[in-house]
This record gives sequence, structure tokens and C-alpha cells, in this order.
Amino acid sequence: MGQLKPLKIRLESASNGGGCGTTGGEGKASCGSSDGPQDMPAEVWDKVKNHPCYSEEAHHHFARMHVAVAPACNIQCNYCNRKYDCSNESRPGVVSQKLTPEQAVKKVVAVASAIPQMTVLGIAGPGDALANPRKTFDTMRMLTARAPDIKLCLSTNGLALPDLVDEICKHNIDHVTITINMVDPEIGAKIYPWIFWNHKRLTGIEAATVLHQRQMLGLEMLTARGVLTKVNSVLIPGINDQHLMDVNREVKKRGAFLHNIMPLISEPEHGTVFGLTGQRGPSAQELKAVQDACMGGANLMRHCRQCRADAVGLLGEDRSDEFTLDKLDAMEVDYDLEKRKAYQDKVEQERSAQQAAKQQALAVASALQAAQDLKVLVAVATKGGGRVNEHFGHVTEFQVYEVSAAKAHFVGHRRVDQYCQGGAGDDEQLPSVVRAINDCHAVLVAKIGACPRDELMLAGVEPVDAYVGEFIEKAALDWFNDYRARVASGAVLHQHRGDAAIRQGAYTALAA
Ligand code: CLF
Ligand code: SF4
Repeated sequence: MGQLKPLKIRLESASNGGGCGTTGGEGKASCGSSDGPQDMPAEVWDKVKNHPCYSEEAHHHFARMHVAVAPACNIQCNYCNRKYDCSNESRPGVVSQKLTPEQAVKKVVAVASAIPQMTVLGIAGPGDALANPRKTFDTMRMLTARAPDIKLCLSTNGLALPDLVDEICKHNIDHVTITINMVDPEIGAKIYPWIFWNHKRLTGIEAATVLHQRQMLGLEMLTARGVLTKVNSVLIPGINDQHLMDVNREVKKRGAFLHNIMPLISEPEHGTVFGLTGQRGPSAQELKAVQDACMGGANLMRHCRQCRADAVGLLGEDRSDEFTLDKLDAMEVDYDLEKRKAYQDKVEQERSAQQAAKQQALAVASALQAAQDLKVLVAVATKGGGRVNEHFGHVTEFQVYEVSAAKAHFVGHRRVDQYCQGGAGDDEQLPSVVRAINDCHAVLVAKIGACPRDELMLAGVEPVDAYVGEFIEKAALDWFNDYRARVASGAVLHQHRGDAAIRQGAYTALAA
């Protein structure tokens, strides 16, 4: 991991500014991660409980989809190449199939019929949702008439936002994401070369100042109207890494419900300014350090997958290929509200069981007498449902949990290229998979072959297949208790882990 240069993170927490106007999230560190109904007003819980981005717990069970109806953009970000989708809420280097509002509604209804746990429609590009207001709002209006149980969500750079807040409310769009990378125009000028504003192109500090003012005003207006707002920030080492604590504090002051700090993905082949000038993205530990430093400010989201503008499915899986326009025509669509509700009720039961298992494991953990300050990261192979249920070789994304005697909580995910291809392990892929979880003490899997097992042990990551089918938090806590006991008895020497790499490049679910 020698190539990962550590950032000097300003470790004091973002100091608490004013109150969290709408949300009841004030002062807590993980509303978007794991909070439940006891942590917020009932009307807020109702909005977040089955939104996979606004509730970490929900993201194991509920799906979202995006429709690519908004091609235009009104600003330029240095991490974006407009040949591809908006990188403010998408993985760089991906091109989505653009749709008209009519095509989009047809697609959403078809997906909702096939995937009953799909609860949210988001518009997140491929440009800026609010730089294309007619297409965005026509889609929302027509969808509400056809499928009233689907929550509406959109993502924007914020420039046009203040002019459109009333329309957002008129369409009952309860969730809005604003990408805010700075609250200081000097820093903004290093990220945004220009904006198009009031029929003019503005550049430099002037552009960044207008953008900043519009973002803050838009956020305040949404908060005043009770719209739940998430702020996305792209972590750009050397440019805004030290500054994101200030961003966190300022957006909290203005009532942001969640703050999602995402890693810059920057490769020369994406053709972005940052990619071409060698601006690197953060390592996994650098990202975690900035997120940890922001705890105590606006609630943090750590489970973002930087989706495509036409993403379909659970976060982390991509089923967009099953719902291309040609396939939609051949599909039998049966949009049945009752059936959807019955399915979602079943998911709620599973979720309650997961909570109960976690509480039980915590009770055991805290009753044990052992080193209370031990805290480790554990990678988990899962294909959904909040359980350890994926083979090591089939993983395209590990979920990472921080585990201590007091809790096991989700802190991130690591994308990898699938190790097992066509029934056999691809040994060339293995080192990159191990590098992605190199900061973890163990990896919980449903099954693992001899070769990756040896490679992981050699790297100091313990492969564990003893918890197949169990809920993740319970499995992680049970493993941790066992690990603590082994450390206490001297059977294992507890050692500090190194850093891990964040996968660069456009993501494809399967390499073949
Ligand atoms: Fe889409 Fe964004 Fe709505 Fe979610 S995504 S518009 S809030 S429905 Fe979610 Fe995807 Fe991260 Fe976005 S994981 S990129 S945060
Ligand atoms: Fe690209 Fe999105 Fe920035 Fe527009 S707002 S330049 S689409 S990243």
C-alpha cells in the first residue's frame, strides 16, 4: 500500500452550528446510517424508513431506481466529462440510456411490478435534474398519477434550485440532494471552471461565489418547507479534504438531514480535468478519516454507491440491463399496489428480526469482561437481506463494518472485480481484491476456496465462514467476541491493519 500517501486530517469534529431545522437529527452522528423510529419525529421516520439512501438499514432491503431524463447541465465540474453521466451522483465513466418522460414512467411502472421492494424513483442526470426542469417535473407528475406509492427524489448541483423549490414541493418531492463541495469560493474556483447563470457564462471566484450562494439559499428554502435534504460532497485530496468539516458544519446549520462524503474517482481515461492533471482520489482510510472527523455535525451517510443515472435495484447491485427499452416492450406489467404492500410488509418483518438479533448480540458483547477499547473493521460478503450470504469469489462489493464491544455499524463498502470467473478463480484478480479490504481484520463469507483463503491469511485478514446465513451485525459481533477471547488468551496477537484501496474506473457488475 506504499502508494497511498496519508492526508493530514484536521481531526477536531465539525463543531455544532445551529439546529437541524426539520429533522430531529441534531447532534447525532449516524442518522443516515442506522437510526430508527425512536431517533426522529414520526413524520420524518415515515419519509426515510424505506428510502435506501436516507436509511442505512433500509438499503439492505429496499431498492431505488433512476431514470435518465435530464441530459443538460448548467455548470462544469473538474471531475466531470460531459460525455458521461453527472459525477455528482454517478460513478464517472458511465453512459446511461436517455429517456423521454413517457418512456421513463413506463420503465418505472415495469420495474415496480417486477421488483416490489423498489420504493424510490430518483432523477440524477445524466446532467442536472433542475437544469432540465420540464423533463424532470413532467416525469414526476405522470408517475405520481400512475404509481402513487413511489417516493420521489432528485439530485442537483443547486444552481437552479432556489427558483424551483415551490415546484419541488408542488410535486411532493420529499427528498432532494445538493452536491456541495465547498463553502469557500476560493476553494470552489479550483473545482468549478465555469457556471452558466442568468444567460451568461461566469468563471473563477465569481462563478464559485454565485454557486455557493445559490446552494445555501436553496438548502435553507428546502429546510423551511420540510423537504429532507441530503448533501453530497466529493472528497478531493489537497483541495477540499481539510474543508469538508466546514461544509458539514454549514450544511447542518441550514438543516441538511444527511451529509454524504464520496471519494473522487479520477482516471485519465475519463478525460476529466482532474483525471488528466493527475489529481488523485482518497484511499479508503483517508475517506473514513474525513467522515469520522465530521461525526457530531450533520448526520453522515456512508453507504452511497455512486450509482448510474439509470441505476435499478438495491444499492450495490445494478439491474439496469434487465429493463432496457427494447426489453420493456416485451414485458408483462402488473402494477399491483396490494401485492407491493404485502411484499414490503414482509421485508419489514425481516428487518425487525435483524434488529432483534443485533440487540441480542450486543447484550452478550457488553456482558463480557474484556478489553473495551478494541475496535476493528470486518468485511462482509452479502448479496442482500442484511445477511452473510455470498461466496467470496462472487463478491463485487464487500460491506465494511466497524466492530467494538459496544456496537457493529456499517462504515462503508469496497468494490472489487469478481474473483471467480466462469467457475474458476482468477488469480490475477486476487491481489486487488485483498488490497480493497486490507484494512480489515476479518472477512465474513458464505464460502471461500483454498487459494483465496491462503492469500488472505498471508495478508493478515482472517477468512471466516462460520456465520453463513446469519444477520450481519450479529455475525460480526459474535466473531468479534471470539476474536477478543483469542486475543485475551494470547492465541492471537492483535495488530494494527494498514490502508486499503478504493477501486477506480467505471464499475461493471460482472467482469464477463
Ligand atoms: Fe437516487 Fe440519490 Fe435519490 Fe438515492 S442515489 S437521487 S438519494 S434515490 Fe443514493 Fe446512489 Fe449514493 Fe445517490 S446511493 S449515488 S446517494
Ligand atoms: Fe457534470 Fe454533474 Fe458537475 Fe454537471 S453538475 S458538470 S453533469 S458532475
